[in-house]
Amino acid sequence: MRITPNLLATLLALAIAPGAHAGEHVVTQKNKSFSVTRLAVKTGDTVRFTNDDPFNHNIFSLSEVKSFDLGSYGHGLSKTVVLDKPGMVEVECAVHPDMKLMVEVRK
Ligand SMILES: [Cu+2]
Repeated sequence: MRITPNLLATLLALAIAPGAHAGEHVVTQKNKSFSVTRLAVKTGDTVRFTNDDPFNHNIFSLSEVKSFDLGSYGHGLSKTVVLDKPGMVEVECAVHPDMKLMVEVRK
């Protein structure tokens, strides 16, 4: 493989990237649904789940990539999850079975 300036720039960007820009993504719960149904994040990013409904939600995932259970919490409160491995994470609500969110955790 020839090392072109473009390739070099790409390799440098990849080398610097991990952890350098861990971001936070806010997903609100309102009217028994997530504010987005699909979300793409980078490995190491945080998703903050904010409850904007006047009743409780219980956000969880049984996905292999990231399984978690944020427990039941009410209006105005939020909890966070760090997505530390790449892959697909299906997020659901234990109180409202119709609530679904697919998070793609990119490398
Ligand atoms: Cu819910």
